Amino acid sequence: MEKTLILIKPNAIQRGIMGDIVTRFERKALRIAGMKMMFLTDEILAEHYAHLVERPFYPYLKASMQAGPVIALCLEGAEAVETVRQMVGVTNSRKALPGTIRGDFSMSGEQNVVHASDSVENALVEINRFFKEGELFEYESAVTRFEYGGEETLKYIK
Ligand code: IDP
Ligand code: MG
Repeated sequence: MEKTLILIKPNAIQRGIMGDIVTRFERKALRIAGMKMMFLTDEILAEHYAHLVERPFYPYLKASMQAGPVIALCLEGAEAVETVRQMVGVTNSRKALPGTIRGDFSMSGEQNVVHASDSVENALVEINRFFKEGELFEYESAVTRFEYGGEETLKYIK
């Protein structure tokens, strides 16, 4: 099944809302394939935000991402990348729609609570960046048949 990478940013951990964020993904019936807490090094951050390192705000972004540990989550589901991006909302939390994670939990464009992969291609790269072999788990779910219809099961799961 399709996988995507989420980072729960240090600001969310400091604010005590990581549980609320994980709960949203659980309630959506996305499966947690991997979950770990880690500090981001200069190297991993420069790689992860390679498209932004030359931008004037990068030093602020870097400091905010290294202000504490992050939680890396690998989520799995049918069309998980697009679905999770919609759940997260647009980059600037003030513009993110109510009901999205950023729209409900943040007022900031920078301290916007979570990262989510923006394409299937990038998700694969990002999952490999944050998870080593043996840190992702396949396990039987007792409720998959209540989460997806028959056609969807054939298309996305089997
Ligand atoms: P995304 O997180 O919605 O995919 P990106 O453009 O990939 O947005 O930017 C990565 C992160 O960099 C954002 O989540 C945000 O924390 C920060 N960021 C992006 N644009 C700005 C900006 O204009 N000012 C300050 N921080 C920014
Ligand atoms: Mg991005």
